Amino acid sequence: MKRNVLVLAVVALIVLAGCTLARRPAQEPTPSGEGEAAPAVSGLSPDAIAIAQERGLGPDDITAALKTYLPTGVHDDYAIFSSGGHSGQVLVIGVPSMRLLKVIGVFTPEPWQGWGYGVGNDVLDEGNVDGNEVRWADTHHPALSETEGDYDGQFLFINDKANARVAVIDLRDFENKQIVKNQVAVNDHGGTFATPNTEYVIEGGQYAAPLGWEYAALDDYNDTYRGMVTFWKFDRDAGRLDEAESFAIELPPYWQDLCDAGKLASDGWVFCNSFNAERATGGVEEGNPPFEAGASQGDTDYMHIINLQKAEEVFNAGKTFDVRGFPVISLDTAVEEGILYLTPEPKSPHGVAVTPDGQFLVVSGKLDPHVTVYSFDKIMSTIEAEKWDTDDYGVPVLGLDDVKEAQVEVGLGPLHTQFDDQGYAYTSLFLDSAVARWSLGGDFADLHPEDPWQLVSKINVHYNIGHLLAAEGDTVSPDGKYLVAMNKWALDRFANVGPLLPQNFQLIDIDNTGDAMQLLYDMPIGLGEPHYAQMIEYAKLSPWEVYPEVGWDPQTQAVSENAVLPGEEKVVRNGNEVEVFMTAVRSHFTPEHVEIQEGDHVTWHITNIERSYDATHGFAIPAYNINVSIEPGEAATVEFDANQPGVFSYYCTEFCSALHLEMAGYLLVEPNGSSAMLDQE
Ligand code: RUQ
Ligand code: CUA
Repeated sequence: MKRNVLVLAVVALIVLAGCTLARRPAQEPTPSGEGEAAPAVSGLSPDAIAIAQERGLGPDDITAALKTYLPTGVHDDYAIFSSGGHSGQVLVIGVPSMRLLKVIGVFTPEPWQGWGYGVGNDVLDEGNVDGNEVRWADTHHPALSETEGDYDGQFLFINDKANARVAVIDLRDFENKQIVKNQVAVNDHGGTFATPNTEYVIEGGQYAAPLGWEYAALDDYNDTYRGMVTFWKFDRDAGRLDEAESFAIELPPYWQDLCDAGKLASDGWVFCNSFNAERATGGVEEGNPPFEAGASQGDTDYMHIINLQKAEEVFNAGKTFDVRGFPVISLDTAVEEGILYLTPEPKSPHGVAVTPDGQFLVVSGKLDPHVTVYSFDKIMSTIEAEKWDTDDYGVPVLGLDDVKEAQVEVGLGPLHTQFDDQGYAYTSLFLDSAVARWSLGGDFADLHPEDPWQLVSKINVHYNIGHLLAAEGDTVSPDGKYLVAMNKWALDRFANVGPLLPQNFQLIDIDNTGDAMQLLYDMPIGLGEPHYAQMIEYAKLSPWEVYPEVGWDPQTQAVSENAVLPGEEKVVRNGNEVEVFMTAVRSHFTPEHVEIQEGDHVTWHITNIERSYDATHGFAIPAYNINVSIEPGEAATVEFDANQPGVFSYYCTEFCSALHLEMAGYLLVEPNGSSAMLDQE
C-alpha cells in the first residue's frame, strides 16, 4: 500500500517536472549574447558585422550558422531517415542543413507521388488488417539495412506501432515496396531493427494480448495474454521480407518495448527491454491502480536476452505452432531450447542500445537517474554456469549483479542512447530536457583512461527529448560529428501555429569531443510525431537519377510487360474491358483522345519515355480519384470503372515544360443508351 502511494507520488512529480520544464519562459533570441550590447565579432567584414549586430547574433550564433549553411548547389554530408510519426510516412532530411529533402509515402496515401491514387494501391492493400483498409500508421523506428553491422544504403524498414506492420523501402528509388501485417500481434512497438547483415528485421511487441488477436477476458491475463517478438527474414535479392522464412517467439506478458540486435561480440543475439513486469491490467474506473502506477510498482522490469541463432535452428526444425498461419516458437520451447533469458533492469526502462563493439548493452530506466550497462561476456558466463532463478513462466532470470558492468548517473528521465567514434555515449534525458555525454569503459576506456563509465558533460535541449540520433550512431562504426535531439515539445521555439505544435529536431555539434557540445539548428516537424531516425553518410547512398530503362516498373524493379514505347500507343477494346497504352513526353500525352463507354472497365498504361534527370510527368483524371507521378523511364498502370459519363480532361500535374499546360487530353465517357451507342449497334 505504502509503495503504491510512493509510486503515485513519483509519477505525480514526474508529470509536474515535465510541466515545469515545459513552461520555461521564452528566451530572447540572443541565446549566446551575454550582455545587452551587440557582441563583437572579429575577423568578419564590416557588412557581416553590421548584419550580425542588426540581427542581434552572437559569436555562437554565427558559428552555428556557418556550420549549417550550404551555398546553393552544395549537398549535405548526411541524410536522416526519420519516422514521420502518425503521418505514416518517412522523412528524408539533409545534415547539416536540416533541409527536408523528401517525404516518402509509406503506409498513408501521398498525393505528390500518386501513392495510393492509382499506383501503390496494391502495396497499401497488403497492409489491410483482416480486410479493413487501414490508411494511416504510427511509424516509430526506421532501420537502415546493414552489412557487417554498418549501414549499406540499400534498404530502409519501418514499423507501424498501431497495427503491427512493417514496410520495406528500396533506396534506389526511395519508394515503398512492401507492407507486411503481423499475424501474431495486432500492434507492436519494438520494430524495426536490422541484424548486422540484415538477415532479419526484428519486430517486437508491446501491449500483451492473446496471440492472433483472439478474445480472452482480462481476468485470464496471466494465462492467456502473451508478448511476442517476430523475426522477418529479409531476401536482399528480391528486396522483400520473406514471410515463408519468418517466425515469431511467444514471450511472457510483460510489455516488450524496444529491441536491438547484437553485433560483433554479441552477433546472433537480440536484446529487448520491457516494462510492466508487474503484469498490471489497469481498470482505474474499477478502483484498480491506473496503468501508469500499476506498471511501475516494482523496482525492476526484465531485459529479454534472445538467442536468435538458436531460435532459427528451432524454427528450421519445425518446432513451432501456428498462429493465423504464422509459425511461432512457444514459450516452453523457447525455455527448453535455451532461446530466452531474462535479467532485471531498473524501473520502467525504455530501449536497449548495444555498444559499437557489441560487448555492452545499455538500458535506461525512465524512473532511475542511471544508465545500466550490462556485459555480454558476463551474460554468457552466467548462462553457461546455469546460474539463475526463474520467473512465473519458468524463464531463467539472471541476477543483475552477475551481469551488470556499470551504472552511470546521467540525470533525470534517461531514455535512449547513441554512440560516437571517440568512446562516448549520449543518452537523452526526458525530464532534464538534456543530452548527457558519458564515457564508455571496457575496450573504449583506452580512448579516455582517466574516466571510464563517467558522466562527462550535458547540453540542454528544448524540450522533452525522446529519441536522439548520432551520425551512424547505432552501427559498429559511428561517425560522431552530429547528433539530433528529437524533442517532443516545441512550445516557445517557433512562431505560434495554434494549439497543435510541431516537434523540434535540434541539431547538435558533437565533433568537439571533450568540450561543450554546441546547439546548431532547430528544425520544426509539422506532420506527426517522429520517434526514431537514423543518420547515414550520404556517400553511402546511390539512388538512381532516372529509372534504368524505359518502361520500368518500380514494384518489380524490372521492365514492365505493360511498357509503352513511342509508336505503340493505342486503345484496345475487349468487350467492356478497355486498355489504354499511352506515352508521356514533354509536352504531350499520346493518345490525346480516349473515347469509351459508360460501364467500361479501364486499364490505363502510361510510360514516361523521358531519359532526362527530373523530367517527371504527372497524370490526373478528375472525378475518378486518379493521380500518379511518373518519373523518367517509369511505366505506371491505373485501373478504374468508368461509372461516370461525361468529358474529363486528363492533364499533367508537374510543371514540366513551357508547354506543360498544353500537356492534356480528353477522356470522353459516353453515357449508356446515347445515340452514338445505338448507331454502333
Ligand atoms: S519510442 S521516445 Cu522509440 Cu516508440 Cu522512445
Ligand atoms: Cu508533363 Cu507537365
